[in-house]
Amino acid sequence: MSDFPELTQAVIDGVGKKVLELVNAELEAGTTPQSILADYMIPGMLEVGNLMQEGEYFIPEVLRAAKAMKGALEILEPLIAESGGTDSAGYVVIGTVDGDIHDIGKNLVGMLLKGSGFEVNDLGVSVTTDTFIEALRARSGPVLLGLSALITPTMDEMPAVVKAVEDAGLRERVKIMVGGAPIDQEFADEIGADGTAEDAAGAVALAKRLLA
Ligand code: B12
Repeated sequence: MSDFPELTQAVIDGVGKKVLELVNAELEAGTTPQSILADYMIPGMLEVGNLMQEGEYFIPEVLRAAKAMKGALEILEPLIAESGGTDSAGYVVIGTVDGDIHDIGKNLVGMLLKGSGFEVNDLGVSVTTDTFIEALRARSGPVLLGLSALITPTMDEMPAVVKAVEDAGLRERVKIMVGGAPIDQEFADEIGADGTAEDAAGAVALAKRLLA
């Protein structure tokens, strides 16, 4: 018997149809989309990571779990965005850095930012430095740039983006937050970013602080 709740286990097993059914059942029972994510679905992905590390899961199993997670996010995203209100809390450009295709965590951060009233321009995955700079130039006034990286080699892209923002003369109006599993405060300080957060809720709190 698994110790995980049914929904968490369904994410771990990558059974998309069951994940959708259980998410809908939780919504009908009155569970908030935020709680469905934080209490059931993210712990499932974290366990998938553990199983990958232990050599029990390989890419196909991880992809199945990621797909199941994404299917449910499509239902939850509009519900979370609805709670955002109409006044913009600020403008955020977000993306996963060049060479890195992980996007579940980045999508969650974007989703909760939208749900907190931020206008979010999500550039997707494996975003080149030039594309980040183009998006920042396209918007005047204060902008928050969110960079995500999940694998150690692509962490090195982050200082390159920070430098490019400086070289483009944008640093004064662009605050930069960095995140992803391998990122910590020490790394953020070292590369001259304005901050980091361990999860999506922390990212929202940081975004509010940086754009205050
Ligand atoms: C799912 C997954 C995949 C999926 C990705 C699907 C997708 N669409 O994202 C697939 C199968 C494609 C994949 C591929 C690979 N993966 Co992978 N993957 C994972 C796994 C299991 C889970 C990641 C995840 O979704 N976590 C759940 C989310 C919710 O958490 P999160 O991403 O950390 O995000 C949270 C925070 O970090 C933070 N955050 C995230 N971004 C940001 C941004 C900002 C601005 C802020 C403030 C906060 C923030 O908030 C988020 C929400 O709470 C991790 C294991 C792990 N423990 O991380 C490995 C892992 C990241 N992968 C790994 C590897 C090695 C790979 C591959 C290189 C494997 C290969 N041999 O091909 C490729 C990479 C290809 C590439 N070029 O990018 C390693 C990385 C090791 C390392 N340190 O370099 C890990 C750690 C697994 C392991 N233990 O070995 N992977």
